[in-house]
Amino acid sequence: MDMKTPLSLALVFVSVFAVYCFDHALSTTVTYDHRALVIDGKRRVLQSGSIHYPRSTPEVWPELIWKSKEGGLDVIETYVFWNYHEPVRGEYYFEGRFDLVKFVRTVQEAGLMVHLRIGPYACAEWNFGGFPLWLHFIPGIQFRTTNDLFKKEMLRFLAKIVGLMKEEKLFASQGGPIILAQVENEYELVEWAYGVAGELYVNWAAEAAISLNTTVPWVMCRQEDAPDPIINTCNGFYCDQFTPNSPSKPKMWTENYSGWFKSFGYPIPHRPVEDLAFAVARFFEMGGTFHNYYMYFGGTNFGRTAGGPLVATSYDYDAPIDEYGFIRQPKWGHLRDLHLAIKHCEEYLIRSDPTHQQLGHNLEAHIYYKSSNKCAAFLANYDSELDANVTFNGNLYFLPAWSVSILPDCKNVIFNTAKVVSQRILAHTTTANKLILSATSWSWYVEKPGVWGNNSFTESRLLEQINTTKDTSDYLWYTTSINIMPGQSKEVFLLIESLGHAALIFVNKKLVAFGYGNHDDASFSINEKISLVEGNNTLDIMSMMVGLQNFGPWFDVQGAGIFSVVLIDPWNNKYDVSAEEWTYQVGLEGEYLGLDKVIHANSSVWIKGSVPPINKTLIWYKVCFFPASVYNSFCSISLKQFWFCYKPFITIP
Ligand SMILES: *[C@@H]1O[C@H](CO)[C@@H](O)[C@H](O)[C@H]1NC(C)=O
Ligand SMILES: *[C@@H]1O[C@H](CO)[C@@H](O)[C@H](O)[C@H]1NC(C)=O
Ligand SMILES: *[C@@H]1O[C@H](CO)[C@@H](O)[C@H](O)[C@H]1NC(C)=O
Ligand SMILES: *[C@@H]1O[C@H](CO)[C@@H](O)[C@H](O)[C@H]1NC(C)=O
Ligand SMILES: *[C@@H]1O[C@H](CO)[C@@H](O)[C@H](O)[C@H]1NC(C)=O
Ligand SMILES: *[C@@H]1O[C@H](CO)[C@@H](O)[C@H](O)[C@H]1NC(C)=O
Ligand SMILES: *[C@@H]1O[C@H](CO)[C@@H](O)[C@H](O)[C@H]1NC(C)=O
Ligand SMILES: CC(=O)N[C@H]1CO[C@H](CO)[C@@H](O)[C@@H]1O
Repeated sequence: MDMKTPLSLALVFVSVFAVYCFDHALSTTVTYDHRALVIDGKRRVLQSGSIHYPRSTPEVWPELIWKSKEGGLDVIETYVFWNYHEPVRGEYYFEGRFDLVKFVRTVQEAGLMVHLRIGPYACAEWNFGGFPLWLHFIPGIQFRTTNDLFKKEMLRFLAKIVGLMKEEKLFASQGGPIILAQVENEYELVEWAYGVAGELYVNWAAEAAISLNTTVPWVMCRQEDAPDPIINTCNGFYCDQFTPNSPSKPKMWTENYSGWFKSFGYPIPHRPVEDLAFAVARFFEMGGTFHNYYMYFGGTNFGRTAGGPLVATSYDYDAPIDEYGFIRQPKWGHLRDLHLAIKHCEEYLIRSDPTHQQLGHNLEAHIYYKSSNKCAAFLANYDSELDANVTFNGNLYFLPAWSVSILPDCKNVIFNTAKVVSQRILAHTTTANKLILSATSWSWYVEKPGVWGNNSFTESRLLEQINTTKDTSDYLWYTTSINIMPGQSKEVFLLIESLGHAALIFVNKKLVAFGYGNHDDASFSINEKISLVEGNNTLDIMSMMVGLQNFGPWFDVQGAGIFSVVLIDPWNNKYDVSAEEWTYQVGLEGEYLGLDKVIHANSSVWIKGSVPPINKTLIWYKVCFFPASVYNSFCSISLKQFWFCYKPFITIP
């Protein structure tokens, strides 16, 4: 039996560490044909990975990009985040974590290329999908459809970003690293909801993009009807069956989920590397030439950037580089081996379309010919259960279930997606010094339920939360008083209905109930038996938002907050208090006092004592600690309310 044993990867790959060092002054042309992106006249097979610049810090960008390059990537992909680049209409911000130019340059300095997904709709589990909230308050505006007000703002922002990139000479034709741009994002998923106006909008968006003369191709991901010359690309867990909408366009995969994002109340997502490698190998086997990991490094949703509802602050994504910038093994290593194997076949892949050969039930080969007797082959067993032995080209090969073998010479297997040979466990040499924080090192500040400031206001109805807070805070107090006359029942059910996302209920300043929605349905109701007193009672509702909606048709007009409050007595009489007089207070007192700011770390409002209060609601806690080898002190400030954790704004290098 002539079983082919895999050659040593190290031997085979010595010669294939091809890197693309763009000469900064040199102009590069980027076009495409039905096989691939064509860079300076040559078809290219490219591996790309998503790293969103604001989900880490400029200090670590070089290291993340270097680890991506070592992992075999050619391209770094990022969205552009409009709401942070233009927080106030006409006032732009490109500093710190939002220094887009610096990020693109950092990629360039590493010798990699950039796919810039300008959008401006990002989705990305990012607050409001990347749209600034002021856009929502332009009277008459409708997002992502043929609405003149929206189109005007969208074109202005597209032009702003393209203009900035041109000014800094960052497009390939100018010697820069940007080889691709994206307009809109996964619009096909919602297009049905906008009817004919949606189709018109797609055409308009394509024309708007083309009019900006970027000199690089534009893509629309998940857009079956993307008009020429825009390339429609695939997003998903598997894209091998995908075909572009024209024979003149290459098969490109812009979002392959390396894992999935985390939301409150759901398990931590995990995608095994064997399955991910299988999906990628199948894609290249069946004619793909550009592929992007979403995410290659996920990072962190700092501050209030997380989308919603209820997306977690960690955006780790089970990606090849973990949230803290460490290489995740064996994912990173196995995929690096895969990239090297595919790179080894590049000269064959760009020459022709694959030839198909059925090898048995759920067994097939795809062969790429360079000449009549020189070829590279992919052998696939797409049966999810059964291993198999197959004969190909007169030789026998063992194919584990759900796997692809890569044969750059149609003979020797240099990689199989199910055989993970890369290091399984990475010993973190930087064993963090354990910080033991004694109870006495804590100080705290107690938030009192209800109105706290002189800027509260009153209305005789329940207000929608986003329109009321304008997203200046996650928190809105709804307070009212309930008068119980002699003879009325003091034991009642309190029925509260909310559009989302969570709420704490206080009766006479005592916590009586807690309710919350989830990522798929933020709305919830609370039905709680409460005891009132004769005379005046206070009802304080702390309604909380955890990230503005970032996805779905008309997501921008989905509301939040309390919309109905009813009391039900033992005889089933209902007292609707929704239209009573309600007093509103936007935000928490601690936010007003700036307790989350490092500069107030030593403010006298913080209470210090021997034992911090526990099992109480709405308390800000603070502790300062001194990481070994770093002499600065860092303050971690958090507001603990059950499972909610207010992510500190401070990162520790
Ligand atoms: C794009 O190029 C066309 C033709 O060269 C020109 O008419 C147009 O003004 C350019 N548009 C921009 C935004 O530069
Ligand atoms: C494949 O061939 C090997 C070697 O003869 C044998 O041990 C194994 O059982 C075969 N596997 C299958 C699934 O046929
Ligand atoms: C109350 O009003 C004063 C004076 O107008 C102002 O300085 C202060 O910031 C306000 N305080 C709060 C908590 O709103
Ligand atoms: C009930 O008490 C609240 C808070 O003390 C007060 O603002 C309100 O005016 C009182 N209502 C009545 C009807 O007495
Ligand atoms: C917010 O207010 C606008 C008017 O300013 C209104 O059109 C919209 O429906 C409101 N949104 C919600 C969710 O109530
Ligand atoms: C707060 O006080 C501590 C102890 O005196 C000091 O080390 C630290 O630098 C101060 N922090 C700030 C932000 O002022
Ligand atoms: C705090 O509450 C939890 C859950 O109700 C309880 O198990 C725990 O004993 C409480 N701790 C203290 C110190 O009261
Ligand atoms: C955006 C996208 O393509 N999402 C899809 C990814 O794959 C999962 C599972 O196949 C689908 O449920 C998503 O809709």
